[in-house]
Amino acid sequence: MRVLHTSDWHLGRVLHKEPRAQDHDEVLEEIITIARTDKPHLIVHSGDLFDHATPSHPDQKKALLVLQELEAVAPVVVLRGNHDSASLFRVFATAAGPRSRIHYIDSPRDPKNGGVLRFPGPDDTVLRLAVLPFVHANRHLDMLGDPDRWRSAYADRIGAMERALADELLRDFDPRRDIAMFTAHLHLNGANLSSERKAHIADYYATDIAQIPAVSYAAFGHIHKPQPLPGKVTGHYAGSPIQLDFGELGETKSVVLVDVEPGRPAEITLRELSGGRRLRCFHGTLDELRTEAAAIGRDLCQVTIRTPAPDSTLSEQVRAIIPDATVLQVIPDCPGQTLPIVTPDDGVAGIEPDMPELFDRYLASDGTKDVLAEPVSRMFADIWSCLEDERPFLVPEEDTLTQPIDADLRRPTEENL
Ligand SMILES: [Mn+2]
Repeated sequence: MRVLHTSDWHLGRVLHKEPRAQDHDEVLEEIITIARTDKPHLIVHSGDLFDHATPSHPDQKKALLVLQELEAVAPVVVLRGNHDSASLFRVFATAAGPRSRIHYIDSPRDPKNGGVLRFPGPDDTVLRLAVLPFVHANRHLDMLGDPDRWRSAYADRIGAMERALADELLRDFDPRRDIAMFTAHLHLNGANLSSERKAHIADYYATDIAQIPAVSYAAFGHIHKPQPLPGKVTGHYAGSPIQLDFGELGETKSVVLVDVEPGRPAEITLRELSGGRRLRCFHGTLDELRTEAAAIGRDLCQVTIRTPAPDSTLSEQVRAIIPDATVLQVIPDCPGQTLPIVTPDDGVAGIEPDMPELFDRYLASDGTKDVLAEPVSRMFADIWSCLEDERPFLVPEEDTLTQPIDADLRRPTEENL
């Protein structure tokens, strides 16, 4: 039997205000073509169909149309990921009706009552698929108390679910005709995260690889970097089909084709995906950007430009050099736009830094937009001292503006007469 495994589409994702709809359209078309060409007997989506619990109607429509295209090839199982809404999955299941070949798994199921699905294949083979969608810790556990105990309680709870599913999966198992598979939307200890900033949260949801059922293939979702599972069980994180955020820079995306016969190890083939724009971080001078412009093409870019002096036209220049690219952000890298780092312990211990000093620390870390930091720092200190002494603050630039206006008003014109 052949299984196509995909995951983590995150329909509706927006990156720095840039919707990813066109990227999804391209890559989903590619996945449909792979399904039609490779003709799997079952298609598994291991969760995070959507990016958030209330996807737009166009995104819901897109999901339904693509799933229907896949259903025309083979039965489809869709797990709820942590980004998906269980109630929306129930609406989809109701709309699909009892004869649909799309199985929406909105919540963990009793192993004896829908937790293990059976799909007949060629030559009397039967594929048994145990399903475990994302389990929110707060739904099932007391989250108060020691975080370490909280984590291990979560992992224990998932482990118990997995053992119960394994028992049902292997009940009356006939190795001459039965094939066992498992699909879950979970973070496994030892997997490589795409984005380091997620690591802290993910730690609390980490579950134990040793607890997952011994199956021919385990189809995992949740982690966006495509990779084989850690440990001994044959399985993969299919990963997201497009680079969803800058934590996924440089990753080649794919879907997984699994060929498996009863009593034999599964053969795994990755089908690389090329649809959708790739992400790119550029850091260099405007000249270096010109040199790289052709290679950047239509990538989604975060651009950092080294300039000797502040330049308020930086954004326009960048966009003119790479007109086909989508520029998400232009960050100036100009030494004059930040203050040198203030050492935090150069004050007297126990004395709070005053406001100008706090502002200088801000300028040291965040810098200014388009102007030199030094005069901004001086002006802030001046304003602050005027406030403290209850003196009016005179902005020098105010004169340069008011003088010509006054002169203009005094000049006799037709309207004034
Ligand atoms: Mn995801």
